[in-house]
Amino acid sequence: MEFIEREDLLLSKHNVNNSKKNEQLDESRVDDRAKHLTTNQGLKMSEDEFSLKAGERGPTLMEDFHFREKMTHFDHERIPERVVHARGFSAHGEFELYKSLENYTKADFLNDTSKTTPVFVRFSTVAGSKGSAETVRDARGFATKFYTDEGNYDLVGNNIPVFFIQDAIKFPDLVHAVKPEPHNGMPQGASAHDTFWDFVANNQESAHMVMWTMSDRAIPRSFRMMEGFGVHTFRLVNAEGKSHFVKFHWKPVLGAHSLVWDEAQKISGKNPDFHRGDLYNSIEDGDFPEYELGIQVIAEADEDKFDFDILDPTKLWPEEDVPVEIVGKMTLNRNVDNVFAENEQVAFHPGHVVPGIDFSNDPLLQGRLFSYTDTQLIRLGGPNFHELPINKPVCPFHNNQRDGYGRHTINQGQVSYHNNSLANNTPETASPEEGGYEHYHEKVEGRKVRARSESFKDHFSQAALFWNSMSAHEKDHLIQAFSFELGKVESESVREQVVEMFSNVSLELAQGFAENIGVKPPVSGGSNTSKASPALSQANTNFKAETRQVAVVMGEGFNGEEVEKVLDGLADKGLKTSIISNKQGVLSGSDGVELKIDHTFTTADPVLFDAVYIIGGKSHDKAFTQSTEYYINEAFKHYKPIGATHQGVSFLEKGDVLNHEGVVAEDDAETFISTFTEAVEAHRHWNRSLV
Ligand code: HDE
Repeated sequence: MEFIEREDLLLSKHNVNNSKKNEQLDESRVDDRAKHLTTNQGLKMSEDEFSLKAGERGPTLMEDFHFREKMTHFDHERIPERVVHARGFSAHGEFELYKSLENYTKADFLNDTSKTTPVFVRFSTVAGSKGSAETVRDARGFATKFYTDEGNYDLVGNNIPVFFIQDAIKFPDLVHAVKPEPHNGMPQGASAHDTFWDFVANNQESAHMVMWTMSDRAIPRSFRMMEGFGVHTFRLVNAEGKSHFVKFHWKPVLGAHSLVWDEAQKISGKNPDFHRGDLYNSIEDGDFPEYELGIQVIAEADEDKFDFDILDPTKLWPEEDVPVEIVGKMTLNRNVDNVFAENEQVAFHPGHVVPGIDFSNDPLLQGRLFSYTDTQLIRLGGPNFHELPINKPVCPFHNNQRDGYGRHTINQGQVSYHNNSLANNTPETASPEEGGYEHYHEKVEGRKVRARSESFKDHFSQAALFWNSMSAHEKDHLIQAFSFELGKVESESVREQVVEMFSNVSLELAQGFAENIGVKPPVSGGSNTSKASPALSQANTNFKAETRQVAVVMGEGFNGEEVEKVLDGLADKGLKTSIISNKQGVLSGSDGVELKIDHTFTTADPVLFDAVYIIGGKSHDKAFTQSTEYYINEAFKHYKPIGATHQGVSFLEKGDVLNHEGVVAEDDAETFISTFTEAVEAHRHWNRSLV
């Protein structure tokens, strides 16, 4: 049999990742194309369509080893999904260090600026199942595995810098409350239901995080446009053994941007894979997502100098008080080859550290240090998950751990214990000078108690700080989000408790949503802090037009050369245009120019784009006109930039959207390109009046 070589079907378009980890993974990658089909024992099979039967119409025979192997494997294909963060997507990348952090830490990958460290990042929602929609209101996981020469370091963070609870022992309660209610299995991937809000009202330490999850941060535009936070206070320890407290940040180069709630809900139906598609396609197109690593550092001596406890995971360190120092950059430059092998089997753990990185006594972090290995044991089926290609360190590993399900390593020799004389007491431990991990010698003293520290008891000041820091439209979105979520809560008592609780954060906020949910607005309350942290508002983030998706709505007989010029100009500015029309195929312009249609009105939707550009055409039927008007109205409602040239302008005149912020109607190509690009760069035009 002759196989045809299909060079054009290369598995990964972009293999720009030449890291050590990539080379290691190459050993496990298998290309099945143009090969004979075999059993798992390597036996070539001559038939794969019909089971072995006693006669053409007779029963299947037990002897059919091929059928049994194929079916058994299929029957065992599924593993338990993650109990939280089940829905996620990943990419490979590389981390480069801008400057040595040797003053703070001896971690080699944070010292040597000549080194590039391979990374693997998994983004996720938290509450939804593995097949749930991606644009739900939720925190997002942002977990990074650094494959360093000293072992794997996992920074297992979220896109929100604080958490709902202060002590790990409450995590099962929190998760039970937010997951679908047990008696009816509803709702999927949503916090808008009674048990979640009952938990909030009765565990008021959640106030600050709830402010974040009700804010625009919980409906990100893209994984590429989210900040990441290590959340907990960690320690950096230098070669002299000196320790500093640290918080880790990822700052997206494209800035932190969000969807609007109506749009997010519609995307859940139109494209439940919206975020993974965006990440995957960007990498395939060579638009590699970039995030800068930032650190906030507090000297040990300054631990008590703040009006919050730095061990409390419901508190952030305002950037204006403790500046974020940018120290490096991560670039995601290769898609996964196989979602199960990489995205599903990757096992993160906040306890995967390297010398120079250590823990604080944050009681949430301390509990996480137990949970992550435990969960992998059930999820990945045994203790050898570190041998799976995606989890394997790029440096050698040796110890006396042996056996267990699915063991790959063939450990040679007689000895598997320590101490020994038969192998010269090897593998031997390494001194700190030789790179051996040594826990920070923190002095600890105390009585055994089950208690919350007094210093953890202020639940509202930073929730108020967050509210005070929001711009007008962000405050409005928060009020709308509370109104939506609590509007779905059936228990009147829970709704009342929540209004009462958030009246401690801001009277303006609580009054803003109380009536919408049928609760008497509070008349007194509020926080006495007027402090704000401008860094918390997404109004102060980076703004870029590059990689923004533009729906170009056009029909037959468009203004040929003019249109081509504009589309080329927008592409030069880094915008991604897709031509939308009423049917697939090619559109012909007035002067012989032909353009390929990318999507139809049936297969695409304005909610899937950042901006809309209306070109129109020579003549339009009713269906075209209606669809174009729908694109304009939806984009307008979601504060998106809208552009029009030539025949397209009449649509804007009809829809009364001209003369609004972010609406660009302009026939001159050069002027249109620059004005429209500016409008796209602004992300959304929040001051546009919708009435
Ligand atoms: Fe997690 N978390 N978590 N978490 N978490 C898991 O581990 C847990 C917390 C985070 O893409 C689980 O492998 C406890 C904070 C991410 O594979 C589990 C507590 C933060 C991911 C677990 C927390 C996170 C997880 C489920 C409270 C932000 C996805 C599957 C003490 C700093 C990682 C798994 C991935 C996953 C436990 C709280 C981030 C059960 C007990 C705070 C990004 O081990």
